[in-house]
Amino acid sequence: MGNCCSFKTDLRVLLRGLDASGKTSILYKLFLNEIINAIPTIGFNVETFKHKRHRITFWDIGGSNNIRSLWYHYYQNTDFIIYVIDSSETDQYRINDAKEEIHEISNNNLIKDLPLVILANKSDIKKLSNEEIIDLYNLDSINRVWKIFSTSIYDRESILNMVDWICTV
Ligand SMILES: Nc1nc2c(ncn2[C@@H]2O[C@H](COP(=O)(O)OP(=O)(O)OP(=O)(O)O)[C@@H](O)[C@H]2O)c(=O)[nH]1
Ligand SMILES: [Mg+2]
Repeated sequence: MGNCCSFKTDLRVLLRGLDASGKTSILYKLFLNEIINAIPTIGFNVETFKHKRHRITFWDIGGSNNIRSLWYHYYQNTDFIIYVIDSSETDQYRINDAKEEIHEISNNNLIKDLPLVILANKSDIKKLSNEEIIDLYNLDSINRVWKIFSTSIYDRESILNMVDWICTV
């Protein structure tokens, strides 16, 4: 990890996750400290957030943007991948879709050295604990640096905890 981030103050972070998992809401809660009236993202949003000594540029990619060949372009120069899970989700199809994406990311050779941050979002209405999420999504099999955080757009501190972590890895 030493050569990845310790000396880097400019970080580029990619936000991924199924549609409606909360990526854009998280981004603007962090950036503006506002709950935005989010509509599905077509394409992407990009914002740079200054935190302590760091400038962190977040790329928030619409979850229904599923053209796999395009991911290659987003992955270039990325330092962290954040995968947002809706922890209030109970639909097994949606859970399977998210699980498939997480493991596709974690097995992708193009980004094999990047830490993976899992956000168990919507913790204010969660149906699953972090332990249940780790089991359900088989996160223990992820073969790289990874960490899970509970977040809610109604608790900015929960989002800042994650930002603190990526600044110290
Ligand atoms: N209760 C609760 N609702 C949330 C939270 N985060 C997001 N939402 C809601 O979830 C819905 C989807 O949020 P978005 O931010 O648009 O989700 P997205 O992941 O950007 O979706 P796409 O752009 O389609 O990929 C909105 O109605 C948000 O208000 C949260 O932490 N708690
Ligand atoms: Mg969005």
